[in-house]
Amino acid sequence: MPASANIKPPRTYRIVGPQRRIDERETPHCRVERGELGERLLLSRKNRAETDALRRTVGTEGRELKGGPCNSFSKLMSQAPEGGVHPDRIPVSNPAAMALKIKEVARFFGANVVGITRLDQAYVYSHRARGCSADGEKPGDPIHLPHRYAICMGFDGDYNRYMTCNSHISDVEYQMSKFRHWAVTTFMLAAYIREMGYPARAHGQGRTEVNPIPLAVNAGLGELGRHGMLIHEEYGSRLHLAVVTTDLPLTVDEPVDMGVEDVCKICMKCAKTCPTYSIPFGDKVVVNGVEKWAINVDTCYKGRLAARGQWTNCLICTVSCCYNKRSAWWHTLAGRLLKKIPLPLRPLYIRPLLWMDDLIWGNRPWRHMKCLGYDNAPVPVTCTIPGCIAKHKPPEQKRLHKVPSPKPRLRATQ
Ligand code: B12
Ligand code: SF4
Ligand code: SF4
Repeated sequence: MPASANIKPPRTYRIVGPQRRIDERETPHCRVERGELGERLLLSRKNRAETDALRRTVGTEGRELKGGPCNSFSKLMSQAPEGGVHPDRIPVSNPAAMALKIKEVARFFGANVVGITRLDQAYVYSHRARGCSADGEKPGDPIHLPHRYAICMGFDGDYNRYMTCNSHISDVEYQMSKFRHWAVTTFMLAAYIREMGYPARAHGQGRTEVNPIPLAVNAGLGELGRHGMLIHEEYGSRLHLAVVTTDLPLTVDEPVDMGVEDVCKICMKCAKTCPTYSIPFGDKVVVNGVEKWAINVDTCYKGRLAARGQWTNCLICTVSCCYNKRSAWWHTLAGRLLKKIPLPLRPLYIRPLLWMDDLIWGNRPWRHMKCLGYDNAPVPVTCTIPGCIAKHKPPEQKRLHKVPSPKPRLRATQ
């Protein structure tokens, strides 16, 4: 019986067929590194932060660092060997109390939000793409992760800096929001559990054996949005996710309904603002046995070719989403009320809220900022394609995509 059979079915996805475990080598970064999405994307991934020392320091795996891979925190974390398990196991008579304690400790170590679910093997990669050589792991090794529980954690990024996207400011904020808490917290939480005498593994930067989004949805951290990411009630999708898997006895959380299903059906703001048309306006599709909204990964990735050294991570769908705004009482209240409204009445409540979101934050939230020596003021885009006469605009000045009108009905033939 799959682990997910015991939990309340979430609304933003449905299991409709068998799920195959994904080989990490099939995932997009590995495909790009093998050149499967083209030579230009391969080169841009290799040299993405070449000209900027700060960007190189906060967000690369060492390849571009002229001072060597030891200047990359990310590289060092991914190669840190896993610690041993304390031989004397502390007895756990009350898994509910232990779950509360683990959540408190995770927050103390730096997590903004924490939830626990059973580790569904469907979301454990089948083979690894990289590996920690100190632990004897090699690319291509099968992954065996028999742990019973997944402790899922979210770490927020600063909305104001995200709003400068796409820029060096949003890039460094995106990378640092990961390291500021994520690397330290997952490492320390796993170490703490091992010191209590139970096996535990940290899945974070450069070294993960699980897909964090479905686990976090099942752990009740939020729901899956149209843009393909987990949306949390307070932080939206400006949350980085990390997981610690373990056998420490814990009680699990249930998936939540915070109305994302109802909001995403009407809103479509991410689909309208996505510069590469990668987010669907249409219905959910079935991918690997799961009915869900799915983005076009290849076009989203190739959008990075438009960066021309000015940024490396696109965050437009993240900042556009109405759930992602700065924490404020009216935002919290609107979200809480939505959960209380019966399903058929929700659209009546959602439409005016979306109208207000557009009015206050704009159709495509963007902010000019000077920070850390960067200035994200729009610059004229210079195209390097010989003979191109198109008028290129920075993404923040581009017009929104229109919601496609439904297909015209065929007239009945007599
Ligand atoms: C490769 C990768 C990318 C690629 C491809 C994205 C993709 N959709 O696969 C590119 C470069 C395009 C990308 C872009 C971004 N990414 Co990215 N990315 C990853 C990475 C490392 C692997 C994803 C993967 O394995 N994809 C292959 C298959 C599994 O993809 P898929 O079938 O389309 O399924 C996707 C979802 O439907 C969901 N999913 C898969 N199976 C199931 C099953 C169920 C039941 C459910 C509910 C969901 C679900 O997970 C997949 C990832 O989105 C993950 C971290 C990780 N280990 O998972 C981060 C991750 C998904 N990215 C993240 C972020 C923030 C971004 C960006 C905003 C910024 C950026 N890095 O440029 C954009 C947003 C694009 C978008 N709208 O999704 C976060 C999302 C956090 C969140 N709140 O959900 C993650 C989880 C990193 C992290 N640890 O926090 N990313
Ligand atoms: S990250 Fe950018 S290109 Fe990718 S889906 Fe989001 S808005 Fe579109
Ligand atoms: S922008 Fe709107 S449609 Fe897109 S994920 Fe957020 S709520 Fe859903």
